[in-house]
Amino acid sequence: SSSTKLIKNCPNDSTFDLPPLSLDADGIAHDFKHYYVHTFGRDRQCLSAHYPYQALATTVRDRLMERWKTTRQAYDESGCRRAYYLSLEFLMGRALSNATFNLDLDEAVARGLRTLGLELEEIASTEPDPGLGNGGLGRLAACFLDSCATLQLPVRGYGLRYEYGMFRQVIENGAQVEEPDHWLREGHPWEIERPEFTQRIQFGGRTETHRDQNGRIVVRWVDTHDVLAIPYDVPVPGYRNDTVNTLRLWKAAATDEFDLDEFNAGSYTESVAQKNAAEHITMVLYPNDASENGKELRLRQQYFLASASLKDVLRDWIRLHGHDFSRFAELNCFQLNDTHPAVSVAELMRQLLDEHHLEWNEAWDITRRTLAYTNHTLLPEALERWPVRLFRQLLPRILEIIFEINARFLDEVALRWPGDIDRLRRMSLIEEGHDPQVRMAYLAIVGSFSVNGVAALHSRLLVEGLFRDFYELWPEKFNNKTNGVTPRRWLAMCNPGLRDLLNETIGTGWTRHLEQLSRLAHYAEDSALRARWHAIKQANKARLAEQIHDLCGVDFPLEAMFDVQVKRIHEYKRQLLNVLHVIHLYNRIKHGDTADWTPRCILIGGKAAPGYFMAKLIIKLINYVARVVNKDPATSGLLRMAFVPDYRVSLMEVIAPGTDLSEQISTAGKEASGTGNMKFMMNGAVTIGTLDGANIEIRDQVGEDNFFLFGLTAEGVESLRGHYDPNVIIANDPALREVMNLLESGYFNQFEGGLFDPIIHSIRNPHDPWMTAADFRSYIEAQERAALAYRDRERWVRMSILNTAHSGYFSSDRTIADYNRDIWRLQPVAPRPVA
Ligand code: T68
Repeated sequence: SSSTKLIKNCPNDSTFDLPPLSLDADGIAHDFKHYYVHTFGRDRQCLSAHYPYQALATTVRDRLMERWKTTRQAYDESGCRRAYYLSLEFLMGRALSNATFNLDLDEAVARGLRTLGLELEEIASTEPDPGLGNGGLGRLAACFLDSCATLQLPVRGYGLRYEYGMFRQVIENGAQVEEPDHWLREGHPWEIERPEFTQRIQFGGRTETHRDQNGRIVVRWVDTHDVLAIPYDVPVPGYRNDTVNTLRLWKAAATDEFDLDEFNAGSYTESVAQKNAAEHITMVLYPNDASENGKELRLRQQYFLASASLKDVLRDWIRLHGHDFSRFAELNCFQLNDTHPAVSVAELMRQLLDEHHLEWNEAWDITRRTLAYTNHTLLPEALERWPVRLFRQLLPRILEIIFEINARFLDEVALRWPGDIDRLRRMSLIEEGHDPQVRMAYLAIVGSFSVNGVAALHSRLLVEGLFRDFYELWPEKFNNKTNGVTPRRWLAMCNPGLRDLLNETIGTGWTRHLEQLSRLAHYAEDSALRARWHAIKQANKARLAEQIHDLCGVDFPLEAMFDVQVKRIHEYKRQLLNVLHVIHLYNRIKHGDTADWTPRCILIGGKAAPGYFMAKLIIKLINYVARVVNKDPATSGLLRMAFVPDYRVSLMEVIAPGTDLSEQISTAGKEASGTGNMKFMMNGAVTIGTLDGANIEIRDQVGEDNFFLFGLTAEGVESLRGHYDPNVIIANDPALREVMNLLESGYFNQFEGGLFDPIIHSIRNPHDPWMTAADFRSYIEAQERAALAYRDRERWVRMSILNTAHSGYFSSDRTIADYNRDIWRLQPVAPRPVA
């Protein structure tokens, strides 16, 4: 072909080695002008902010491109072991400011642009947030990629290139309305299409069994409806180290073949129109963060990701090692981000058996030594199960393999526990019933060498509960990896005021070695430093208040405590408990009980899954309560409340630095880890929280004096079940009684009688799984302690400093070092420096 000819005629290896690009202001301004004028064809009359962004993004991308190539070369030449992070979600956030920051180009770019009359920050803020994730799980994947690149680990992300990301949330009359997020409309300058690595993915059809010449049984999956997977690569820059890793996102496309029967029958248009169906696979991100809804398209997405990514890695293996797979498991590791890509277990088996002709035992040995699984939830409604009939119709060959894995696995169980029929039924990969289901978490456990939870409590509850039987069988598989967040985006980039103060006070090493923040601890006693700390927090609050004014039309006075809860809306996260506290404060104001009052501004933000009725009703309640509170003259200077619409990564970059009090108030045992809690802590917010998820470790690090603890423990919650009586609790607690009175009298829904009845009933329901009433008293008492602490400025600032100082453990660099030590076992590989 012409492409091989081009390569053959290429004079020598260095033909395409270009001199390094300039990293100074002049060089950047020069390239910017070139792209702006010659590539995008604009001039000074151009009114759209889009083209300066495109020109700058392309200028910066060129600098990434150089390092991307040398990183790839370094990995290839070293023949190193590699890991792959498989995830249906990557919530990357804006790329431009991240690239300039990690390349250390902020100053040069800002100066270069200023010579042209442009401002870097203004241009950067026009970038749309790529929202290819729901929440914590997707954002964790993004933080992990950042840390892997910073630690120079050969890790590649594999995901889907959704045409539509997470919906945009608009609030109309207090209610959530979803709008489509067509984030690619104006193009995405950070991706490079790689059509040469396109893969063909099979769906449907049936299987055929043959014997080959050697008498071996060979299975063929035939009459399939194939879809093409086209990769788009996104660069992932490490922090100032010349490493640029890759996130590879697959887009679905139709094959060029027509359905011949239909075509010949004259149904040309119908036959072409069918092509459209293929592209639906990567059309939209499913916006459910904690419940599986069992839609066929979702299973198609999962298989599409698994199959394309595994084929991609196997293709590369064959390129470098030929068809000898004996060292495959030694040199490759796949981390499954929850069960969403768990079909990989059967798909890797299928490729090794059917496409590369390995024997079952050899293929199974490779599979089990190559896959590792991370669990992110204990909620039963979030555990994935797929109907066997759906598998049979969509992935018949995969179902056969799952059955075979299950049969062999149950033999192993029977050998270990002879006659324990109940155990076999409990542990089977297939849940029997009138509509049998494949249990994806069990498939992931059986096919992996490592299974981890995401915080100490979560990992313990997994082996004591959900995965207990499997823990008894394979205790060595189970481990904990407490989550973390990248200190680059979540401290150094988003909080420049604090970053400069930290650099000046403890040096600059903390951006790579966050544990160095502990050097800050003794400065908590330094009143001059405290004054500067406070001034920075106030400036960040001013920036946040301005946003809230623009987005919500509510004014937050800067002397008030900024009390924030931002995360997906879910009953277990208990935004409702937060609202009950606001109603309680409002009630106190109305009763004149305002002696020694701490002014407070409550901010809540987050999206509800479009089909989650209660979550949407809670958003309404927040907005209705906020409206009453904010317009009542009695609350002036004492209490404000706002719901910030369309909560997303770029908003958190403004919210975390401007927060005083971080609300982490889930029912104990329900929040696997939380990661927002860590971002707030790094930025000097103090937490009010339950003993849940990583809150426990946050409190251990910062000390009990610097954390406002309340509520039942996970064990307490479980032992209360069955004799929980919220109505008695309400009757015996005057404060809660009055809050319920206000709610039940329709005070917040004057013209919509009964609107909030489902919420009222859920609080009064003895079967309320979230036990909101049980923690109310303890919560408002913790809030009073927080209010009291905030009134003593010196005390509060000390607590704030200590929170930042003890947040080092929550760097995703530490988390990734742990994954690497225990699971991936990769050696860092440094590329040859570019300049
Ligand atoms: C979150 N899970 C956990 N799920 O809730 C949170 N789920 O405690 C933890 O900190 C975080 O994962 C990272 O470990 C999620 O965010 C989802 O978004 C999700 C998406 C699709 C289906 C199910």
